[in-house]
Amino acid sequence: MLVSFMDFSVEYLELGQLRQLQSDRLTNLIGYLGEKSEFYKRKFDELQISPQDIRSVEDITKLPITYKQDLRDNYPFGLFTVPKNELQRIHCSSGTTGKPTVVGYTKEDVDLFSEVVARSLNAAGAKPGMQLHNAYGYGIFTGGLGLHYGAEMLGMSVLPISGGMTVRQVDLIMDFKPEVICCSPSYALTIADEFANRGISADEISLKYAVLGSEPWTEIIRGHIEERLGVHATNIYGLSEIIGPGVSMEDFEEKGGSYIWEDHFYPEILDPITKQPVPFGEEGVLVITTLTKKAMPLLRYWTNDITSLYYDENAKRTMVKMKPIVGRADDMLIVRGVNVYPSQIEDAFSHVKGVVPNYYLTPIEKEHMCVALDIDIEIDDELVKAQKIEANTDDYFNFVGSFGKNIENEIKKRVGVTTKVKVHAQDSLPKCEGGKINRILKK
Ligand code: DLL
Repeated sequence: MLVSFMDFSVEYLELGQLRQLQSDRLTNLIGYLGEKSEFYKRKFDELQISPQDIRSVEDITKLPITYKQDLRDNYPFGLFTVPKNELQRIHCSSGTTGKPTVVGYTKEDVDLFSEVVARSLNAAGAKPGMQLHNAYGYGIFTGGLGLHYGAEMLGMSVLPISGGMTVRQVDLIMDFKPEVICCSPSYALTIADEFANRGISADEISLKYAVLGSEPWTEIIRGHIEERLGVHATNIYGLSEIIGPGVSMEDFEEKGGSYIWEDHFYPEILDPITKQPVPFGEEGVLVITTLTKKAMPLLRYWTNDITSLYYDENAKRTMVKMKPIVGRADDMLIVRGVNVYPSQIEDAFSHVKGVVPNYYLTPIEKEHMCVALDIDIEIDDELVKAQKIEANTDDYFNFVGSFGKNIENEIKKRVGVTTKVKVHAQDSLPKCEGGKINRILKK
């Protein structure tokens, strides 16, 4: 049997030692930025901070918050703390409008990136000698290359297939028999659909572990993927500004929340309005300080992602966990004054049997105010067949009509907003073709 040469002991560090390590790294970082970063030197001057003010992670709230706008204002390389000839790689965020945000990596940064991804794959159940079917996009997006290098560091072999061309993905999974797949959760569903269309059942598929992230997803999606692909599906989180995938990761035997690799990424949860820390365990915006990066370290980076931190008493490791991301602060819809994230709607679907979680939300506006949501969603074919009713007959329309009403009631009860649900046959709405899916449509 192949044995990993990687040392994962830091994941089990006693809490006092972990805090000491973080504090040492933070104080080093402040010295480094004070010397190398024009941007942070200016910020420290404005706030009249000197390196002596930061003695431990307890002092972190004295430091400035960094926003995406700061990266945009300093486009492309203004936040880099090494000259261009010391870079090994450049990535960008996947934003589709405006200038991308640019991230540079030294060789040490690429090694760090690979290390946290290798840790994440290990937590997901992957082992040296296993094969990874890497269906994350390769390119300036951090998903493809990030998972690739991490898997190689762990001692896996990688098929760098990238996203898209689902028919070929399924052919190669059947022929090469990988144990591990990674892609966005919505793309994993598309791949599962292709298997189902070919009549291939979960026990005929070699995959055992699916490492899924880059977009919010909930338990209903996990359930579908695990059942249909026959895998343990776990959540990998990250963002290019911080490093890419591998900021936090679920353990395949624990699930429910993800360890933050906090020896490298120090997390805080701040109130979205006051920008002050919320009490431990409460929801707010995740803010991260990169403790060890060289080419573009960031202090208190405002991720805009909403979550909360917790310690799980059954956890194997000592590091703090985060709950699944509820959504980006930007994706919050306000429906007649009620704040709603798409993930809350998705959660409500899990209470109606027969929902296929391929759905789209369209906000309905009146006088510039969102008053309701139109929801397009699919119904499981098996459920329709079990009714022994013909498609497009009155009985069929009555059945899907009451199915839609059930969903509307469930959402009203659980989320408190009014929706109009339109039910579609399975496989009839557009699917994820690879990459991230946008579930909110504009009228
Ligand atoms: O999406 C990095 C990544 C690649 C993560 C592959 C996981 C797997 P960006 O393109 O910069 O980087 O987008 C980062 O995506 O701020 C979140 O809003 C969202 N996001 C990423 N992972 C998750 C997740 C990559 N597991 C932005 N759950 C982040 C929810 C996620 N949202």
